Amino acid sequence: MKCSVCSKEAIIEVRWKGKAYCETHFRGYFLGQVRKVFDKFGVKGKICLALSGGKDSAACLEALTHLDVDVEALFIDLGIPGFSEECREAAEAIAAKLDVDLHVLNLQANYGTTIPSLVELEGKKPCSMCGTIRRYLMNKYAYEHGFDYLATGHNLSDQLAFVFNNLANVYLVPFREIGPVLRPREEGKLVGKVKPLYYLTDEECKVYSELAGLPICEDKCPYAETATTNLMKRWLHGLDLEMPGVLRRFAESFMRISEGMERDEEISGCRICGYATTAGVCKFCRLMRRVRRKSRG
Ligand code: Q46
Ligand code: ZN
Ligand code: ZN
Repeated sequence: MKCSVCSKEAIIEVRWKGKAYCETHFRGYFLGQVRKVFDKFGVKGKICLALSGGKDSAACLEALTHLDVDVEALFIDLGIPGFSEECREAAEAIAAKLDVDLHVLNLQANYGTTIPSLVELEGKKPCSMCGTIRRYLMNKYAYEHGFDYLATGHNLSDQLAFVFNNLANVYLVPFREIGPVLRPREEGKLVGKVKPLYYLTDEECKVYSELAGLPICEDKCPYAETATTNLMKRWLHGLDLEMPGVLRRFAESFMRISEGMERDEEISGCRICGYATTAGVCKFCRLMRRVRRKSRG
């Protein structure tokens, strides 16, 4: 297979474009797709990137350093034994290699708890609590430190697997968060959200992060429930082989649905912390309140 631009040996096929690329032209394609999110939606200002230490957020940060973007990184230490330390070391190494400022927020130091102790106290699924906590802390940190947007490493495959998982579980609320960009909303102290890898698949992100030689953490979180997500991804990637471009068309459709839902949503400040909620007291404050009560016995 030859590169469609320069005829050197190709390293990857981008089926929706009907093209194959060598290393140089693949990097150009990848950065072009990232740039498109910023240009198309007019995302400007200071960006805080949520760096997990994994391949996607690392690839995302590396790509942003090539664009005209003012970016710093944030790592949240969730206190998951073994895993959090490995990720933190990787995040520090990635930020140092890319010469980007890294901020570290520690759940134990700031809120006196960790994901394992929350699992023990609440007896609930770790990932939904973890998601609530990370979303809350990332937004709060970005808001308090004058960032305009929070960037995350969610790619096209993640987005679609997430949406189809929700559809399979008749859970439609998060539909509003599946577009590439959410605008800042002062009424709930919400910074904007941007997903620079919105148009790029799992495979493209993996290849890009390998080419960039980033010291990523390959460990999996011990709580990861990957079975259904992986199944969804396999199904989606299979579908894309038969119908090239179908993943992007799904993403375009979901983006429009998301825009409609965003407009309809009423947001106010949480009675306790002032950050966004649709229910008087935000999910994070409700969780912390339960934890305090249970710890007191
Ligand atoms: S870190 Fe948190 Fe993930 Fe671990 S507890 Fe689940 S959500 S799997 S991306
Ligand atoms: Zn080429
Ligand atoms: Zn709150």
